[in-house]
Amino acid sequence: MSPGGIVRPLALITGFVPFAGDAVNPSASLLAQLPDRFGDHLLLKCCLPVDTLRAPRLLVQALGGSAPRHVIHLGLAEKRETISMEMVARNVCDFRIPDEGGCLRRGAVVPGAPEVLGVRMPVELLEARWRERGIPVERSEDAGEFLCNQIFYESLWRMPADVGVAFVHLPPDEALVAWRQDQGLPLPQAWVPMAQQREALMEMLDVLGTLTSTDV
Ligand code: PCA
Repeated sequence: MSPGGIVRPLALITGFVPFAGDAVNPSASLLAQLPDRFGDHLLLKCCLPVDTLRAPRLLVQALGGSAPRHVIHLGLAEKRETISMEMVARNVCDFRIPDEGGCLRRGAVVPGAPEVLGVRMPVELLEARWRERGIPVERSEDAGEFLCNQIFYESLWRMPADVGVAFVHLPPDEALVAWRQDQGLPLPQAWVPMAQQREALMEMLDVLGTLTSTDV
């Protein structure tokens, strides 16, 4: 418990809705499968719009004044072959397509703030667990220049320093491949079963849960 008697959630986990004409986004699918509790720990969940203005507002709403121990953002990286842990967020937006509000944003995420911010997570511990379980997860140094990088940067910049912040980019899953096939659209070059993507996140939560206590 916090001094005020409020239980601090283990994590706020976010995903993004489908975008760019797709009907599936593995990050939203994975979010929808998550429980509200992980053991004794409370989880907060929030599916964000692919909208440069509305996504940050919704994130603040989801926090509802609470301070989770960790913020874990999830998003689709459709050209990736494996799950990846983003190591840095860059203070730049250079949208390749307009967001849902029609905004083709270019420029700094936070004017005057540092060019690069580093992930705040026990990355090596997490990697050891994933390796142990045979779940391939790579490091990435490039979260892109679209909504995923933006939200990652904003959380690293705005969340208190004792809150862990990570962005996990997910590759396509079988549902996205099936949908594209159905629509006669070009298929992604690789995909990872949703069951494995889910397992990667559950193992991550398990590691974070053992590191921390809800009685903060
Ligand atoms: N992926 C996009 C935005 C939403 C999503 O799931 C990105 O990588 O920026």
